Amino acid sequence: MSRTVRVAVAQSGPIQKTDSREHVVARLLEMMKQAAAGKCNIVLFTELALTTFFPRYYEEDRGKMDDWFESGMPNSATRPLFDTARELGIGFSLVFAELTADQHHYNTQILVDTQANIVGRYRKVHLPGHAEYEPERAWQHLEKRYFEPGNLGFPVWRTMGGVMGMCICNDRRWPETFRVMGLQGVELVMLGYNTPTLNSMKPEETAATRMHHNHLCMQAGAYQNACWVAGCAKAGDEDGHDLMAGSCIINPDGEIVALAQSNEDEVIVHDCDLDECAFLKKTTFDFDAHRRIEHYGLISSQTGAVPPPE
Ligand code: CDV
Repeated sequence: MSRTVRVAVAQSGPIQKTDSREHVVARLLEMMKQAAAGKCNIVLFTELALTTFFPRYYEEDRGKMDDWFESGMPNSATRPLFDTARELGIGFSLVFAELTADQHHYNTQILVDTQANIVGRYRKVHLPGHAEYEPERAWQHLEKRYFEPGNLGFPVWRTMGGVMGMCICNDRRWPETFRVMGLQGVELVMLGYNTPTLNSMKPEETAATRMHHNHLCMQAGAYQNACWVAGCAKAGDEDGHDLMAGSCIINPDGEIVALAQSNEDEVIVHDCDLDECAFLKKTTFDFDAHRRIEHYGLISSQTGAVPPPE
């Protein structure tokens, strides 16, 4: 039986502060329909796919930011995504700001199967940025103010004929993210990102270097764990802040096999044969044969780097 999953990555163009959820969902629905028309099995949406990247805005009273969060999923604005997915028989993955019933705030991703059941939930572990206003920055990145670190680890799910994993934006820069999923046999990692084109703390860093970092970490994650990686950007100018594009699909050899060409809403597609993961999983990256965990203790016992004394 073929284990090919036709994956659509639905890059979002910019979402403005005043855009309603309904307006944004209509854009996502267009891309979902395009993916389904192309016989895709699953469509991946980006990080904070329903709103602008609101952590760039400082608000003294955190409670006032709750309007950016979803307290139920599906809710009235997002139900059309679930209804249409069920009608079209396509799965999807969506990232949104989650406010739980017990008042916790997470940057959350869900995996929805082809019958529109939520089969997986992940909450962003590596929150970049800062919690307080920092005047020296050209713009703010307040994820640490508005979100708590995810409390679910890096689970994987067996669905759509394979082993699926998720992570969100900054998570892709950490090899631990991919390795923990790799250790559970992951075959396709889906992630969304909202990444500024330039660095607010390093203006001389070029957009090209930052795009290189974007692809480098996803390509390394794919190769070192012998899995497919799909990365979905929110791109373009949001309220004067430019976000990088570069959405892509990467094979288990770490090669980019599909790449978005625009800074707008754009769907890219690739047939991801999950059996292509097997060769590297059984040879170079046969973890059972080659890993030496007796030397890896520092990874989970120490957070920061401790160089030897001078
Ligand atoms: N949304 C993000 O997590 N963005 C970070 C930026 C701030 C560096 C990223 O890693 O792309």
